[in-house]
Amino acid sequence: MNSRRLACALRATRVFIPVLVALVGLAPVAHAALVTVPYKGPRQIQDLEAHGAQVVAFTKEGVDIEAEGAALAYVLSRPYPVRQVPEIQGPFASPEAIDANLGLYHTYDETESALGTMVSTYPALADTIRIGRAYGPTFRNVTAIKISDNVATDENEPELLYMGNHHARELMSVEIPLGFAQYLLDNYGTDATVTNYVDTREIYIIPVLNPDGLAYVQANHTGPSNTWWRKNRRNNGNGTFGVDLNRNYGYQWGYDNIGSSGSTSSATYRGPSAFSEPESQALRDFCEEREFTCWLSYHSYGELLLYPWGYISAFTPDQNVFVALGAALAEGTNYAVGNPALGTIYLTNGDSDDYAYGEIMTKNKIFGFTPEVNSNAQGGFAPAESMIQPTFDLLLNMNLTLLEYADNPFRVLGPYEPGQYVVQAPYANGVNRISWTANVPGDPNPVATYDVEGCLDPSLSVDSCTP
Ligand code: 0X9
Ligand code: CA
Ligand code: CA
Ligand code: ZN
Repeated sequence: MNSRRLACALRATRVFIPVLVALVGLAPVAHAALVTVPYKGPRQIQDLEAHGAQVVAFTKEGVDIEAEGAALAYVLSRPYPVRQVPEIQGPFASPEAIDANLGLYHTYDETESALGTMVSTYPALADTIRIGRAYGPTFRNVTAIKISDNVATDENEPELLYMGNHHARELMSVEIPLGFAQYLLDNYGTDATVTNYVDTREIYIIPVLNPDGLAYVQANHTGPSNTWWRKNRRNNGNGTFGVDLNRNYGYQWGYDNIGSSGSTSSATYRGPSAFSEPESQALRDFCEEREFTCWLSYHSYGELLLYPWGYISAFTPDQNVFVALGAALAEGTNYAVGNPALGTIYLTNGDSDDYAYGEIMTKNKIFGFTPEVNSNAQGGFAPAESMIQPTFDLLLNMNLTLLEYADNPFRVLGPYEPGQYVVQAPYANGVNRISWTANVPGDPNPVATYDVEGCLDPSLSVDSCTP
């Protein structure tokens, strides 16, 4: 029990009763509880995990932690507010509450057949590619769908990627990229924006990167969704299963034990070596074969939009691009945009976005972002099926904005300022002349027109000028 809190309660009789109730409600219990704590930095997370608590999700509101017994008592004893939140049951409260195919959510099999139907309905625009397979004995496909005009031809068009389900239980992360594929195909030829993007880009979408994990969740989704399976289904050989695919990428893999775990039983087990897993290998090989400029790797939950670095609290040399592109992508969502250096998320090593940006020897630099969709209040990993459409609608602008900048992500920075400007006053007949150098060489977003917005102190013969 927190003695400071008790002293406070004794002094202020008015709050005595509520505090007592809270203490009873939060007293160490045998069963697991989900609590939200404010984020204090990497050492806090390390400390809570060392005491047996499990980080479930990082959200705009704080860190959601699953703990029981002594671990829960430890979390509750911390000198910051700890809020207990109901364990999320959603439509999955019991096996009877949802059908064996996850209701409106797509299972692995349903995703495969939805992609097949897209190809047979739109053969000129869509084609599937098996980029890899999960472990035996299932050998489930890791399937990408390509969407572009003249889909059978590898044209000289910017390439970009949308992904979902690195983490098995994050059901909404399948629906957003899969729904986007359907949206592009259904609106091609009628919606001018969609038609233009499909004609000028090669769009790749992998709705399920972790097929075995998703199938495992389909078969085992009783109880609160924050206890469902996260990793792939590698047999670790010691009675434990699974590698966290989002800790298995090769850039700064295993950098430290804060951003990933070397323990096979951990939910963030990084695997025995970089790219040890067939699913992350599949994505690596696909990236080496193609020339993606940018991607969105969908996860849930937290209402965040994340970018590198993940492995250290530092900015990449292109922080300005990530800030500008992140703001454009998140427009209209209210998502928090950032990285560990900005306190937007905990540290992660071996994650997909660090590989996307950091690995430039075997592939080009990719501006990779991770949207964390939905909030705890919306249902966390298992929102009601009625949330699928509103979540898709909220993220449509993000998906379309990535298409807009896929030709050159640096374009989001806008045109360079004019290299040099000169004011001559008076030039002739009392008229001042302003001149500048247009279109600085190398500008990714060349200027179409300039507007002069103001001129400081035009009485001087030579002055600086605000373009
Ligand atoms: O821990 C993760 O892998 C992601 N969160 S989740 O709750 N879906 O597991 C966060 C990944 C962080 N990525 C970047 N900083 N780019
Ligand atoms: Ca279903
Ligand atoms: Ca094309
Ligand atoms: Zn995730």
